[in-house]
Amino acid sequence: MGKTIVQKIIEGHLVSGSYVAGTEIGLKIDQTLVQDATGTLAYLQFEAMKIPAIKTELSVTYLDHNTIQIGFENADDHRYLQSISAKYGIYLSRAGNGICHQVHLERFGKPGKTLLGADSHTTTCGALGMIAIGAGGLDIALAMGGQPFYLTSPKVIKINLTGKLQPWVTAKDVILKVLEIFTTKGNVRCVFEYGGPGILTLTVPERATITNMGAECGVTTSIFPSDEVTLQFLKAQQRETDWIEIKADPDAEYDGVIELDLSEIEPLAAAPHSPEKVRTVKEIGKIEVDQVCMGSCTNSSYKDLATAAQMLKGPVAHRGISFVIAPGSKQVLENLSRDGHLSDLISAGARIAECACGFCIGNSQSPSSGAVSLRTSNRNFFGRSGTKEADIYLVSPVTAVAAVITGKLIDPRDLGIAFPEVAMPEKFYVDDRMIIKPEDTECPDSVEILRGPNIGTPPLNESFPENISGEATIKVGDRITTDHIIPAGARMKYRPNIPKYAEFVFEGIDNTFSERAAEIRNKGKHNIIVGGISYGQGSSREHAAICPMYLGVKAVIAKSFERIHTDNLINFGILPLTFADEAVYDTIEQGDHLEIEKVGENIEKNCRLIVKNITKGTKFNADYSLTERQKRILFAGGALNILSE
Ligand code: MIC
Ligand code: SF4
Repeated sequence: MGKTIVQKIIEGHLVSGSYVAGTEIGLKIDQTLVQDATGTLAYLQFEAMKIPAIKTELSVTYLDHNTIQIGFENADDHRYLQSISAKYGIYLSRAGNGICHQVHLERFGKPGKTLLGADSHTTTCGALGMIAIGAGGLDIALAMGGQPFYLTSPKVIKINLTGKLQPWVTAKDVILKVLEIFTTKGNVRCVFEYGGPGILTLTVPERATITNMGAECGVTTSIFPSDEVTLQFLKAQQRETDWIEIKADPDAEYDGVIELDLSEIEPLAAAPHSPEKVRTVKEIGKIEVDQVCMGSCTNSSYKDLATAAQMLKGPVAHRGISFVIAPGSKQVLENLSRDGHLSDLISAGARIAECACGFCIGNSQSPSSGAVSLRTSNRNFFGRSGTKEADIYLVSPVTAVAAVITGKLIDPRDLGIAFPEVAMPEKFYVDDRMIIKPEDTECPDSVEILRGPNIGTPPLNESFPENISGEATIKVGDRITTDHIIPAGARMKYRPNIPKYAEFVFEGIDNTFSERAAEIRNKGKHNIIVGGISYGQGSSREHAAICPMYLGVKAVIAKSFERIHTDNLINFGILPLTFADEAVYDTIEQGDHLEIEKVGENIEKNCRLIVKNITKGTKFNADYSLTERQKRILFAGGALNILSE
């Protein structure tokens, strides 16, 4: 039987187990990346491992999320990350050089390799034919120390692309269509593998828009073959020597196949407040728009912004619109500038923000109260923009520009102008001087690691209690994202200071949670979170586990969980449990006293756990899925406890 691309790369990197869907395997990791919001904690944990040098082929630190620098905290983090990178032989992409996923795609990603990144959109590099997975910072630290990354062998779903996109329909509409089909839940432990004749019509940055937002479906990753299109992109990046061909065998077998005719896709938008609320732009209707933000790791490539510039030759942004552009990288910005596109954007009134995450993570450009904001980014979770009362729609760059011109959400085909075909440059202007390479540091051993007052040692947990006895401290609904659990935006500067950051757990849902949980913990009792479907959607931030851990949370009982968050919970000694009967969810109330006895003993014997609801005088069954390795981590109170032994 022939092999899928996923199978080929995974089998070439297997350290333990064998590739049988549903079983745990250990993968050798070739490359890692962290960014400045996840990197500090990841590297503090790496330091705790006391390993003299990194063991990966390449590790990169990106300064891209926390570039607002109000207060000393972000700048201190940058200094810490720069010094520790120099000491351990890690590349450092300086602030201003761009968003991690865009820069990694341009300068470092390699077909056939594995990449593990402390950011959920690490999947972007799947566009180059590599297995690129997002994970919590601790897993990245372990991979840097040469340990395998453990995951459940994924099922592979083939998305067979045929036809060609119509003018005004873009890669963003393709991934929105995929989201409409698969939604944001129920795709855990799957990989999307793209194939079919339609892929040849998509450039690597277009493929990257698609692999980027696969993260919103909750898949482990998404991947395209490495073919002549990939070679062309790597040539344009002056690194064709990194190319190898990787294709699925013609008789490869998939766990599922869906057909998608590119020529039938229409301009789409994800309506508030979830990337899965996909409708055609026409269906939503011509609503008034207040803000348009172009950029993020999803749609900030040269072609996206050069196309926008072509459309904006002449018009100025509608007076009702605040129009912001954050180019994905310095390379994008510099090429736009050299080709004259930047001046067209400036003439049109674009507010050029720095090459960073910026508006996407809500640390700038929060819309006005009640505003409609169109964004080319990947997440429109409630409150993420920094304005709870705003409605965020996710759209393609050309739909975004149509609103810049008209002041309304309109199907760009209704603009009545010719579609500006922008060709990809045969060669990008490339200048890597904003990347500090390991060889730029003369004597790594003598580099002093520089810390600041906000950078604390990550707290250790107690070992897992034999009996859990405490409160359902909070009951939340379906699709709770890590943005709900621990907000980013203006709060992100507390990332390396867990006691401080923990004050904001569930801030957007119930700002009394943190205080109440700390009180329960201080009485020697435990906190339990009760959740609905798809708990822990979104980011890879392990703070959504370590901060609850710090507050004494011992278990989350939910209808279902997302992958990265489940791993993070276990890594920090919190037990993820699912209801054996989902209807029980309705019987639990916030504040109910819950008890689970003999947790360790029952888990060792792989027996179901019985949860007693003392307040209601009822009992129910709870399930878990833990490998022997995960049980060891959980019983120790988390992986950090094991590492620090
Ligand atoms: C995000 O888009 O939510 C982030 C900010 O990039 C996160 C990482 C983080 O929380 O630092 C992600 O996607 O993993
Ligand atoms: Fe940055 Fe937004 Fe991409 Fe996250 S999704 S890496 S915040 S641009």
